[in-house]
Amino acid sequence: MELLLYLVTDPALTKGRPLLAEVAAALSGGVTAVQLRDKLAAPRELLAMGAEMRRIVRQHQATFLVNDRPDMALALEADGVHLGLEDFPPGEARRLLPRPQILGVSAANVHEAMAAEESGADYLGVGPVFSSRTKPDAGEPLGLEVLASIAASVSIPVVGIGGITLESAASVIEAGAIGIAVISAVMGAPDPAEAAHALRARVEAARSRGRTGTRPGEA
Ligand code: TZP
Ligand code: MG
Repeated sequence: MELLLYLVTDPALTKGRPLLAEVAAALSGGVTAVQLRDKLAAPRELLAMGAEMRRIVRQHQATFLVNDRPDMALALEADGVHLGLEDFPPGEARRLLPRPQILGVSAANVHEAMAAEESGADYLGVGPVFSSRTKPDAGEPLGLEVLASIAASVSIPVVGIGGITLESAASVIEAGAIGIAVISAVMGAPDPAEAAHALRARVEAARSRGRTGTRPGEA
């Protein structure tokens, strides 16, 4: 499971370009995980799209996750599922998708984070860190301090999501996330491959600064 640069897909954001071509470009730019997220597609449509997406994601040795639906994750032989608070309860999903399948759970405070870890989550998606135009109903932005307190409260990895841009990517890692999950910063970019490449460089640089304990400007 490598969640350094995690692309969440949104069919509404491709500006008329084919979704799978956008995903392939993003993967070639350095995306390490892809989540199939389509709130509107009928199950058969999602299955057909998902099978193609899985093939492309696997070609790049990246991780393939499905949003909301453990049944779809199983049918697609995905690497795992990502669940929000209103979705399938994580404990039930864990029974359907035993390890090594990956169970990701959304959390927006320390209480939810600890409950998700307890119920078997392998990683947490924490957000919205910043305000997100892609998901305006995602709630008030948490900010970096809340992200940091959540990351410090659990021992599973945390990925930040929501309004993350090239400029803010490093701050999310510095707050304790191991990676960033983005929609518009890649899918809304004129060149998704280039956007992914630049984001990945920022995340990798921030992670290696974190490992050596140095901060920007320090020797
Ligand atoms: N969950 C919280 S914010 C969000 C989701 C799915 C949307 C993220 O999209 P963007 O464009 O990276 O803000
Ligand atoms: Mg959901």
